[in-house]
Amino acid sequence: MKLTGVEVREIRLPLVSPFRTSFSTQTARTALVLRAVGPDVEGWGECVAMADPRYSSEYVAGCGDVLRRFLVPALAGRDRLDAVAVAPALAPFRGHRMAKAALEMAVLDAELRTRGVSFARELGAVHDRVPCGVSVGIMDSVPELLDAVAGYLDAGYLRIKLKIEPGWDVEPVRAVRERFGDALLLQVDANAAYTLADARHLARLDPFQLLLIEQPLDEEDILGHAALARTVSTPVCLDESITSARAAAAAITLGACTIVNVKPGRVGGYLEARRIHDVCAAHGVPVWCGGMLETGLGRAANVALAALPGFTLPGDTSASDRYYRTDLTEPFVLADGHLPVPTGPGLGVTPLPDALDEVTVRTEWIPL
Ligand code: OSB
Ligand code: MG
Repeated sequence: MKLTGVEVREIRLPLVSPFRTSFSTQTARTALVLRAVGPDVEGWGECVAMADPRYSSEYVAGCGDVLRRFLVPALAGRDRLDAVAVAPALAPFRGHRMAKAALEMAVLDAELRTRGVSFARELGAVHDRVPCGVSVGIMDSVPELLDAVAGYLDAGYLRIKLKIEPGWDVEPVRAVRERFGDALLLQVDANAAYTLADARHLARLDPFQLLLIEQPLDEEDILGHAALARTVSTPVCLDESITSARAAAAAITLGACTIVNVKPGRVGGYLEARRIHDVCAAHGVPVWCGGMLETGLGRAANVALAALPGFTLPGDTSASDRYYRTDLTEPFVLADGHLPVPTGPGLGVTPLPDALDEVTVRTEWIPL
């Protein structure tokens, strides 16, 4: 496959409701959409970095900069470019995994469209639909939270994840358990808002039979997570800390987690995400597909990944209308708590031209 350049668009999509986490409140999704272009092919990528470096060190403008200055130029001067060659070509540049993931995704989509193969098929999917959970932000009050959860359960979501932070943890969890019962699949996500000194406090979540607690401590605090995991009975799951298959293997071996949240953007792409799935499967560690408020582009690829055999827990792969009034692609619609795995070549979806133009803030062409 030959490519002539990459179009990078910054988009801004309003969220249907504010999304509050321990690190920020978001009312709109700012993101980059990439289009890898060749003489007779195009492929789409989505960069999951957020406007501010609060979830991780990457941010939208920084990703635009590193793509323009280093990453896209590193792919220049090749007659043939395959997706497997992207990560090795970008490896000399440290970090910037979300920017790298977006570029690899666009090249992989272009390649798979050329070959007539879907993401699901290429990654090794074994299901044609995936069970879906929903991530519920921090609210101003417990009644407001209960209303939100009730709405998502009515919509059919099969698992609820509550965002927590110090001051919003035991009470909301207790309230949701009491209102919706013991059968509800329930988990929490702290986005690194605690320290190991909070271990005894976090043990107060033990009675609520949570599926897991996600990333309670700092991204770099692997040993702290291992110590916490020995103190609490809720299974510890890592998100921010898992930046590669190697990091996953180390965290598992050190006892820092027994479940892993796989986010392709965080780990440098869908191919590394598959390697994390494989490492975890070899250790008997269940994985699930996280989310970064993706548009229909990233969602299509995430749903394909979530259909691999080791993804045994419902993912944060919610329907389009949980996030956006109008998605970039044909909307993903929940059916019986599941989303269908796209079957067409590549992502199996493309942005609707008008919807994309509508939300584009700026467009840049980076030649190859
Ligand atoms: O920590 O999983 C997270 C959204 C943005 C950044 C980080 C996270 C999240 C979510 C929402 O929890 C997942 C989604 O529905 O896309
Ligand atoms: Mg998380």
